[in-house]
Amino acid sequence: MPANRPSARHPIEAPEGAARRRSRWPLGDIGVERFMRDYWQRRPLLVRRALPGLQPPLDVDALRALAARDEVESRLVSAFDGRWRLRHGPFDAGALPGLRRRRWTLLVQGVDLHDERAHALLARFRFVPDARLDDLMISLASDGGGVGPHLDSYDVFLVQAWGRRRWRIGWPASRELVAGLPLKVLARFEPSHEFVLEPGDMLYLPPGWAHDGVAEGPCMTCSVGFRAPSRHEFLAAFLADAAEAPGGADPRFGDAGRRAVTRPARVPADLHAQLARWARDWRPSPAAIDAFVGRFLTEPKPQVWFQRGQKLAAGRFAALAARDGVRLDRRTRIAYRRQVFVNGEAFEAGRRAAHWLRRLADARRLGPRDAAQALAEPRCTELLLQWYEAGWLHLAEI
Ligand SMILES: [Mn+2]
Repeated sequence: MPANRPSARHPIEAPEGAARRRSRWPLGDIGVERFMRDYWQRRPLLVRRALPGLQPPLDVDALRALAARDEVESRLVSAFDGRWRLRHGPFDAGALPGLRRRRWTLLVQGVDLHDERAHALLARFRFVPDARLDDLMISLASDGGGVGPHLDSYDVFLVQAWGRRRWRIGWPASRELVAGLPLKVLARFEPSHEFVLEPGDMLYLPPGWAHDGVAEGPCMTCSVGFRAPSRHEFLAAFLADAAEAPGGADPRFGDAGRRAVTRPARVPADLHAQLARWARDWRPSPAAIDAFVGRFLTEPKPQVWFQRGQKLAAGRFAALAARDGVRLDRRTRIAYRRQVFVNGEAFEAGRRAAHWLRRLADARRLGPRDAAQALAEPRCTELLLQWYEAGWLHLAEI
């Protein structure tokens, strides 16, 4: 159990001040600094009217249409007649139950990759680094719909977008699951808190908190999901990458002068010793680690494909970018440290070019004036054109 194990006595509901701060961050009077210090990864927080006036990014029909697409990850969880059932999309039109039928939920993952308004909602949570942000999932539920009491390994903000949902939450006494179900439902769930969320309300849950959300009438909930690599996930990817990297010398085992053996199944001592030495002596260089970390953190999701942009001469591209500005494709993952990393690739840039690329990464766009200055750097023009042709970046239509 973590040292910061939450206590049921700690107040979970954020106080509503008289002067709600106008902010693009969805934390109202709590403020992002205080939220990160006191709540993030530590304890749940309910913020009433966190996003006042929030409209659902998609309507019901648009969400159903997304769930019909091959490249969109969707699931349907139902509990008709009290029996849990899980089906995976895509779902043809007509394959989904009507909203008047009770007790089902449609979960659509990665909606931010497909819809600009969903992407904009996710972007309001960029007070957490991009490398930790995962995606925006939207769940559409009919009355009584939910996925049962469960816990997740990641932080989540549950934003009520339309209709009402009753949440019951608690620190799990046991992680035991109900056997034989197609989804992970906790066998024993003893909630310590209960709230009904209305449109614009938001519930934050740190990893490991048990929660059960049940729709009260048809409703839509947006889940802002996070990513946190495990050591195993990171090392598996790192070692696979290192094994494929075209390296320098690749010495091979040799055994000239070996004597004939009478016990052929025995592992030869010299062969064992050589392999052990290779394993022990393998040290990735700091540069190789740095490059891989950035590539790993910006790797697009497997279902993401970019449509290549048109070929443009550098001069023409620079003229259009200086007129219109540039913006990153909403699916582009970008991060920087010493190098700039885009969609799983590492790029070197000099100090002046790096300044503009970092600015583009943080703002995800450069207006015409900034773009004109950036394009005065030849390395910027080269990279931005390359990213434009890869479909990672677009000329901003105003
Ligand atoms: Mn959950």
